[in-house]
Formats: sequence, C-alpha cells, structure tokens
Amino acid sequence: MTTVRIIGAPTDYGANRRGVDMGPSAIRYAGLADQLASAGVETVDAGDLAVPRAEERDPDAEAPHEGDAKFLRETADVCRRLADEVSGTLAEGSVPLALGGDHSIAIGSLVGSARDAEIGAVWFDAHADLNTPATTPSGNVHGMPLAAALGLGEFEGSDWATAPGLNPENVALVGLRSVDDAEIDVIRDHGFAAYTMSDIDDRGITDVTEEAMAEASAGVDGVHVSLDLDWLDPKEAPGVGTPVRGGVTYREAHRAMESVAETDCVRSMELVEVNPTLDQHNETAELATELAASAFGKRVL
Ligand code: 6HN
Ligand code: MN
Ligand code: MN
Ligand code: MN
Repeated sequence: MTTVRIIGAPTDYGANRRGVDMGPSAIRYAGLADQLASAGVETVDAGDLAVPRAEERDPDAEAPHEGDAKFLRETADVCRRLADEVSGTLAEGSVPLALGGDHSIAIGSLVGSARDAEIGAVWFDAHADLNTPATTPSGNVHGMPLAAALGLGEFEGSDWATAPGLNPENVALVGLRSVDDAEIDVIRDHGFAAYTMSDIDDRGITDVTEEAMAEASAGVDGVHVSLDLDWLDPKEAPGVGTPVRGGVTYREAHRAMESVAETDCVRSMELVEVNPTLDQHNETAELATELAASAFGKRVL
C-alpha cells in the first residue's frame, strides 16, 4: 500500500497576496486525509514547517541573490527545510505531498525529490513560473520556481534552489494561458514540452496529459507533479491569488489527474496557491483534496 506523507509549507513570501499561508489548514480541513483514504492510500501527516510571518520580515533584506526578488532569503530557508522533508519521506519509501503556501515552495519539493534521483516535472498551471530575478515583472518568487530548480539565470549554481537531478528534457507544462515574454523565450530555447489551453481545446485533456506525462517520465526515476490551483478556471477555483480566465474545467482537471495516476510514475506532488481569504466556502481547498485523490488513484468504479 502506498503511504502519502503530507507536509505543510504555510508560506506567502512568494505571492503578491496575503492569505495563501493558510492553504495547508484549509486543505486539511476540507478533508484531505479522507479523500486520500478513499483513493486507497495510507496517509501520515507530518504537520507544518515553521514559517515566520511575513510581517516580521523585511521583504528586501539581503537575499541569497542579487536582483528583484522579494523574500528570497526567507524562501530559501523554507525550501531548504522542505527539501530535507521531501527527500527524507522518499528515503523511507513514502510519497511526499507538499501543501502550500505559494508556488515558491516547489523549489524545495523539486530539490528534495531530485536529491537522490533523476526526475521529470509536470507543471499544471496557468503560468509557466520560469521568471528569474532579472526577468520578473512582479518580484514575486512564486513566478520563478521552475526556473530556480532548473538553475536558470541568477539561479545557476545556487546551493539551495537548483535541482541537478531535474532533467530539462523531462519538463512539461500544461494549461498555459498567461506567459511573460521572457518566459516564452525560455520555453523555446530549452524546448520544454508546453501545452496551452488551446492545445487542450484542440486535442482534449486526456491526450494532452498522457503526452505530458510520457515526456516527463521518459528515462527518469519518477515525476514531480506540481498542481497550482490557478490552473483551473476561476469559476471552479476562485480561491487563488493570480486567477486567469479560461482555465480547465472541473471535469478536465479530474480527468487529467486520473491520467497522472494511470502512468504510475508519481514520485512527489504538491498542491499550491490555495488562498482561503479569496475562496468561497473553502471550495478551492476542497477541489484540491479531490484532485489529489484522483492523482493517487481514486476511481468511481
Ligand atoms: N504562480 N508571471 C507572473 C509573475 O509575477 O512572474 C505571475 C506568476 C504567477 C505565479 O503561478 O504561482
Ligand atoms: Mn499559476
Ligand atoms: Mn540531469
Ligand atoms: Mn504557479
């Protein structure tokens, strides 16, 4: 039986909105453990990493890198500890499920998941999260985690952010609809497998997800699944800080996660960007729990 170990990372350092630090509580309260039980997996809850409040910090205090990136030092601290939790979870034979928090925590998930393995990553997100401190339009690190883990730009050679075991040829992005110009260049230059909402319109979610999972899993030990709830249409998932219209539907999201489960190569996963202060009746958190269950094998019949 698969054991999923839940690790909360209640950060909002990387986002432009407060409140996303309450994500782990909201997701647990929405019934994550019961949902995962109904998927037939055992769960262990490791609790939350200790994360000091942003109000106690200076967003511009000396950061590990030059450039425009808010709370980079704090993000580095959280991600180092999350990476240790993730790699420790894998070492004991369990599957880590990190709960954000904003998407900057993915740096820690990827570094930890890739510590003793070659991995791929599938990024279910409206955004590409491929900015660097030099290209960011916002200064928010939640727009940078994939670039960081790949060691791009100012992140090159970074001891805390770069995941050498993450293979660029095994990166796939699904559901893109808000991509900055510099990110488009990065996608083209590196040849990442990138699927926009139009690709999903044309080909259907099952075909696109199966291809993305195949790209991500070819020749590696496993795949990290990063699920940003703003991947969904804001009508389905209103509780996110950077909503973009025209996202996947409730059904498409479930079907995609079922395809994720079918490939049987998920090494680690995270649910990020749930912001209870922007949500309606905790429905975005609830949706996150349902989608996690589908990704871990829950079926109707
Ligand atoms: N997210 N590309 C924009 C930026 O500020 O870099 C938006 C990032 C959204 C981040 O998906 O977690
Ligand atoms: Mn996003
Ligand atoms: Mn490699
Ligand atoms: Mn994201």
